[in-house]
Amino acid sequence: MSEENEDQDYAADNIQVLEGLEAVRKRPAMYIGDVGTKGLHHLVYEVVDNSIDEALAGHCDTIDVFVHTGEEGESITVKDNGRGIPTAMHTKEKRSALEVVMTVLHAGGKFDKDSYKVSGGLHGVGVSCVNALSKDLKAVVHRGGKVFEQEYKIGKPQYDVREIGTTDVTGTYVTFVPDDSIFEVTNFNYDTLAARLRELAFLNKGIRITLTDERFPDDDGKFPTELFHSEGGLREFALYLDRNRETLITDVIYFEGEKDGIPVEVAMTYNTSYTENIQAYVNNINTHEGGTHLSGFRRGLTNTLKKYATESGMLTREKVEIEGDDFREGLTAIVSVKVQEPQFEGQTKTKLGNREVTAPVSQGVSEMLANYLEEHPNDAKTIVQKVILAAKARQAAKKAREMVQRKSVMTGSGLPGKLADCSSKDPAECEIYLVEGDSAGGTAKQGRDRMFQAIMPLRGKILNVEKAMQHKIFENEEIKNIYTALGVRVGTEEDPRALNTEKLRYHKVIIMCDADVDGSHIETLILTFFFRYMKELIEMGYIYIATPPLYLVKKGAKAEYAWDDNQRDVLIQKMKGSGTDSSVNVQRYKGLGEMNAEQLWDTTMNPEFRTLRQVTIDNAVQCDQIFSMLMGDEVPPRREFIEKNAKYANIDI
Ligand code: 0RA
Repeated sequence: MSEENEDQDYAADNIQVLEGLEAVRKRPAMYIGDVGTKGLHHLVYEVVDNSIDEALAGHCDTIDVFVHTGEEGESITVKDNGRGIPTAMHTKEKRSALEVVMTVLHAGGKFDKDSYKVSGGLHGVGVSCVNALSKDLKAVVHRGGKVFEQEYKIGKPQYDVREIGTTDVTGTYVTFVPDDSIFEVTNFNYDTLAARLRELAFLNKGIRITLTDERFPDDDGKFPTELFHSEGGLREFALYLDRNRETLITDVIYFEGEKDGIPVEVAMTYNTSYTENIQAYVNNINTHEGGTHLSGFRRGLTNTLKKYATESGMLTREKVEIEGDDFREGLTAIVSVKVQEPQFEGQTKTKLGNREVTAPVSQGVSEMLANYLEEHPNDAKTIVQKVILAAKARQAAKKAREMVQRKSVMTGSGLPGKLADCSSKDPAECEIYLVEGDSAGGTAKQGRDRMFQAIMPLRGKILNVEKAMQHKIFENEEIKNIYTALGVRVGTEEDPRALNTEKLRYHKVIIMCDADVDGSHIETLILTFFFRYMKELIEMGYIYIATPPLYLVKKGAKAEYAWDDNQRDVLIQKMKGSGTDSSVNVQRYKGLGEMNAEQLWDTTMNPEFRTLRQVTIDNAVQCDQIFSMLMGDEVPPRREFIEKNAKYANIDI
């Protein structure tokens, strides 16, 4: 190849690179999900994932994450003690390998053919994507006794990789400032980061991960820091998940091993609650929609427990048929597999499709369970007794569920009497407000746009589903009304407990409660119900929370609303400044009922001016923890949480 040709190739390569990163900046959501808080935090996870890969390859055992604050805004550093990203000239690319990793989409692992790369974010886009979406990024590499660095702005190198000193350690340090012209928010949430890093520490035992928050030094000027580290892996994860629940058996049932070349780790335990909490991971990603690994878990669990229960003779005295479902009441389990080429399917691309994964998981589960039951006969008995109770409750629940569904077939429109429906029948444009109390429900009915807004008042406090058995839930009047009004049913051909949303009647389900303590309790009860029984609707982005104002600030004929104390004070100042004599009047809204129909429409229901908070599940484990704590039996952790979060008007889940 001639010089000229090579130069042309090089130029062409460069253009391609630019196009790659440009594409990320043009459509960031395609690469990191969204440009809100979720996407922002995704940047951190993407960088951490690279270090996790290095750890999984056996070359790194410590990862340190820092949140900084400065003139440029908040920034993040991720440090690891791995081999360091290679900095040598990359012969084909004619640039330092470091530069290629940082600026070429998907370049991350391709220098190391032997690398056992299985982690990688949900979108698997690599650190170059983080680079493209950062105002500033600096990579520092300790490798071969030398320190190298390179800086970038919105992904563009500011100079060639340069040597800046000597060192006797190895590792990679990446510091980045998210681009505030891309992201709607550029503030990091400590709890969100901590939840993910804790999860990673459990999922990858042995790795020490620290999180240091430099934004809030304590009185001695020290930065709060936390270490996440688990030698027990999923065994400890299970205990952590159930730390607010009462345990039913003596030990965590645990399996770790490689089956058909697929690394499988499983832990399970039972608690006294009625909820099932199974978290399934593929390459450290929480697969909300399940898939083949989860099927494998269920198969192993059902086969082994059914066999044991039958052989134990405990079933013969009872007149119940036990089914797969019955083994999962009060079950907490974590399944984690590492798959080389995962196929993700489903609505949110979090369902594992690889068929070859089912059998290895199922075998692992059968093995661990059979061993445990044999070694712990008392626990085995306790579990079988619980299963029998669950089977009986299931039969009762089935009757109750059929009642819910039959009702909608029989009574004319089949809709609850309390529902004031909208006239449009196009779910995509229809909204339903679930309103606390009949009186506010009445106001909302007057204030709404009946074309596309339906109103359903809920009476008082709805059932706490965290503490109730299933049949109680399907017998509950308010809950039955929610099912029928929304048009969703329980049970599909594939899975009798799955939610059938084909006939969902509204694409916005808006929870509207008073802005007081009772209101937020009711809001949490409703959210708990959606989280445990209609999670799919949250995942599809259909659940919202309305935000009524807290204050009305008036002066003469002028009136404006405020949603928090700060806004209120600004308004008071503004109004005081504009006039002379008449005084400013501040009205505190305690409940929705204090507003008239017009005010409610203006502030809370009119799509042009209202603010809806979309309910999302950023971290399934964190959500489970919050709900089990807020709604469960143990009081002290709840108090601690409420005290810690009292300063926030609402809990963002
Ligand atoms: C490819 C090859 C080698 C290291 C890495 C990637 C690497 C990447 C990252 C990203 C964050 N931390 C990292 N640490 C290492 C090294 C190959 C070798 O030394 O032979």
